Amino acid sequence: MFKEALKLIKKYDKIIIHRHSHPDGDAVGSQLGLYYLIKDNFPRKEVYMVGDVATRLPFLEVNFDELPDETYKGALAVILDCGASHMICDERYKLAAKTLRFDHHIYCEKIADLDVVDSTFESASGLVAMFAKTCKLKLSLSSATYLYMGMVTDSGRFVFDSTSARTFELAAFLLSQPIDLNTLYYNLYAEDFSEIIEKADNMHKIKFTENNVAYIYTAREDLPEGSDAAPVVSSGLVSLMHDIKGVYIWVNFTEADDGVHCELRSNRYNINPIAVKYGGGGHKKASGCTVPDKKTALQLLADLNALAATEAV
Ligand SMILES: [Mn+2]
Repeated sequence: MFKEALKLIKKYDKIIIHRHSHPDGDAVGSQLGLYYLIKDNFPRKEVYMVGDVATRLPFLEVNFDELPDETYKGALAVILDCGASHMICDERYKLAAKTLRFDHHIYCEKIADLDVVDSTFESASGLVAMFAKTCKLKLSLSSATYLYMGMVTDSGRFVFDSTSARTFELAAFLLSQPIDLNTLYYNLYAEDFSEIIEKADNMHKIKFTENNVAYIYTAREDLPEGSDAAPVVSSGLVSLMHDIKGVYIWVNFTEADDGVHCELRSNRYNINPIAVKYGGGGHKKASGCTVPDKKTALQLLADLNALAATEAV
């Protein structure tokens, strides 16, 4: 698969890199990582990155390209870190001459002409690192730094059980470049003191179902003025619930313009089928979906509560 992917990259002179919208560290990490990988190995190629602003990673200061439709003519579109086509940041990938995808979500649909999908990888960035290593591509400090950022964020700092021997082998491969880990971790994890206090306030909002599913429900009126504040303010709340003794499933709900965002997590159960049932997807122990209203969100919570009563896998 990697050989075929490399063939496509070699063949096209114009390459446009996509990833999922509302990007996280892995989406942007794999996007920037692959951008530099192509630029460093094939400097004459025209390479673009598209997508919405990475509000969750303000330190990056990347300006994504705004391309007219014509740019897609004769181009290769690469899609990263996307399990479902509706999540892709710019649907004009369909206008490209050829499409290629690198992804680590559970496979649910064919998206690209060549889908390189392996859900045993902790991150799409790890998959791209494996591609670079296998194809013996030249690795620069920029490429290594961004791919490492994707690996570290999507593995929960090498804690989630998708973390494997291969994860560390690839991290070691990337660290052959002098990545500034202190700066990277500071950028990713240091918070304003006011945010820490806000988190503490949110701790008090955690509730539990009968079978100990922890959840936070943030209604529209609980959010500060301005509709686009919703996903930013609430992202991160889900991780407040991950180390509570006796809690094996947890979920964060946030009301937004397009419905209620649901972030599902577990350390024992496969919660993915429930996310899929409500139109979402992701991984066995970390999935998400957007449901139309609070009533549906509470149905989803009831499904999780029922799952918590069963034997863990
Ligand atoms: Mn990912």
